[in-house]
Amino acid sequence: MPANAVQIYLARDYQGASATLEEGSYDVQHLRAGEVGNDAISSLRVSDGYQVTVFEDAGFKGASAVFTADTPWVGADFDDVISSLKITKQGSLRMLNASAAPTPVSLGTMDLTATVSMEHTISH
Ligand SMILES: [Ca+2]
Repeated sequence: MPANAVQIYLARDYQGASATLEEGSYDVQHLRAGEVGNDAISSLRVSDGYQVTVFEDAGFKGASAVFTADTPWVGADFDDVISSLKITKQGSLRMLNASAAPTPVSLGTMDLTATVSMEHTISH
C-alpha cells in the first residue's frame, strides 16, 4: 500500500474538498490547480512512515511546520495560509530551507527526535 502519502483538506476534521498527494514537492501552482487551493488547507492526513512539511509562502518559504500524523486542524498559525508543501519519507531528514527558518515552530505534538528514533522494521 504505497502512494497516497498525504491527503489535504479544505476544512477542519477532514471535511470539504480534498486532494491526495504522493511523495514529492508541491508548490503554489499545484495547490491552485487542485481541489483544495492556495491558502486553504485546514487539516491533513499523513500515512505511516511519511511526513509533510508545510510552508506559509510559495516556493517553500516563510514559516514552516512538520506533521507526521493525522492532523484534524493544522493550528491557528497555519490555517488557510499554506502555499507550498513537501512530502518525504520519515528518516530521510533533510534541512528544508534552513536559512529561512529563524524560529522553530512548535505545535506541541511534533517531536522530530521521537520521529527519528522510531523503528522502521517491517516483519513479514
Ligand atoms: Ca500563503
